[in-house]
Amino acid sequence: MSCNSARRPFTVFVEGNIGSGKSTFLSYFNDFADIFVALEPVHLWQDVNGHNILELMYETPLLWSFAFQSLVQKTMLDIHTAKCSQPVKMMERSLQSGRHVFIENLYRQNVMASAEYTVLTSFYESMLKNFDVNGDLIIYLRSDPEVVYNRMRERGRTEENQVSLEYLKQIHQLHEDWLVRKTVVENLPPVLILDANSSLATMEKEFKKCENIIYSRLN
Ligand code: DCP
Repeated sequence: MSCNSARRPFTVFVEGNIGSGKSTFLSYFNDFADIFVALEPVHLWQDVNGHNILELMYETPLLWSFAFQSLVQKTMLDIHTAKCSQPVKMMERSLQSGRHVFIENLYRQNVMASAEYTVLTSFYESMLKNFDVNGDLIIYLRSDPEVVYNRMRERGRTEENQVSLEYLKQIHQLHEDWLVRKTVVENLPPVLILDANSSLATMEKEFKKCENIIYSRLN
């Protein structure tokens, strides 16, 4: 990751369900000189000193969800706080979606124990208090769970073989609560909603719109 500026750059979180096209969307911005693109480090979760924690989490969620979400928090904090020389940082997901979507869902589905949930949420509160991990804009790739379920099956990431449509519906609902119904009591930056049901290859116009919005917010 490149480093420099002392001030937090204009920070954009790209959010949406599994398979909603966050990485494709972000790859559009890769070649912009003013934008630092931080992809989610899934590869780091697949190999922690030889341990595939993503796989362990999906195979035995009761046992491994806490370790997995702790690892996600750690890697996300690294990305939030990485200094960059560019005036804009675009991130794939955030500490906030980890907390309000994934950790929340594991707890509500009784996969994560109350004690584990309390530890993770209190870490989260500390990070919010002690680091500048805020975003300035959220781009929400909004999709139907059925659409992303098919995309996920087609891409065939081995660890996700056991991810059900039911699970994607839960993750969708929590994104909707957080970003559309705004039921979470926490500062929320402006949210730009994109329809991510269409094939992402056909969404160039939408990408361009986001580019204009980001640059207009910068000036
Ligand atoms: N994941 C999780 N908890 C988190 C973050 C991610 O369980 N706090 C899981 C869900 C996926 C995998 O990690 O199985 C990667 O998730 P993403 O949806 O963030 O990334 P994708 O590659 O699926 O995104 P896209 O297809 O939109 O590019």
